[in-house]
Amino acid sequence: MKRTTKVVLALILVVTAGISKAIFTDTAISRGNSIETAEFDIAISKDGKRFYNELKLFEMSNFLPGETRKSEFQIKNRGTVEVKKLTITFKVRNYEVRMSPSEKAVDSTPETGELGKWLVLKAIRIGGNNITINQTLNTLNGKTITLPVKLNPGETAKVEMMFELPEDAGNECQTDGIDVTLRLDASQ
Ligand SMILES: [Ca+2]
Ligand SMILES: [Ca+2]
Repeated sequence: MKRTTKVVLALILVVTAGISKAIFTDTAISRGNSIETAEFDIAISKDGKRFYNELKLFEMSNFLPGETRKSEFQIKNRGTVEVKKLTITFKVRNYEVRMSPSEKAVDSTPETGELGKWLVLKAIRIGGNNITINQTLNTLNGKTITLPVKLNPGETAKVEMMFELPEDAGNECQTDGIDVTLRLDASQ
């Protein structure tokens, strides 16, 4: 009899414990959360209609001493965040197109052009700001200049570069050429 009593008591205890744990509960779930990075993309254009990641911007020929010429292009923020810093870096390569008779008399390096010693980038104008540069293309080779402009997503800015071949540029840079690579770097 004693054994039976003990078993019954134990069963009652277990059932009671089960009932006391049966409280109301609820859960909320949030699915489909994601984190994506922003897109950083700048592009250039000559006419402001179509923009490219890579584009030839100018080809100037028959440049004469005393002459000033302007190159214009547009830069666009095609990304999803503001561009807070924009820089332009110059890479310059001089070459001889040919040796004209009057050039031969003063130029002893038929393999190397001299135009970069003379041709000056006077200024860069961007978004109404004028930056005075006044440096020859040879001096600018490898240099990086910060452009004072900020671009919101979708925003475009016009860039003008003023080049001048000084009047005292002599015959050594006659029929010389210069190949300029411009690299634009944007950052947050
Ligand atoms: Ca030369
Ligand atoms: Ca030359």
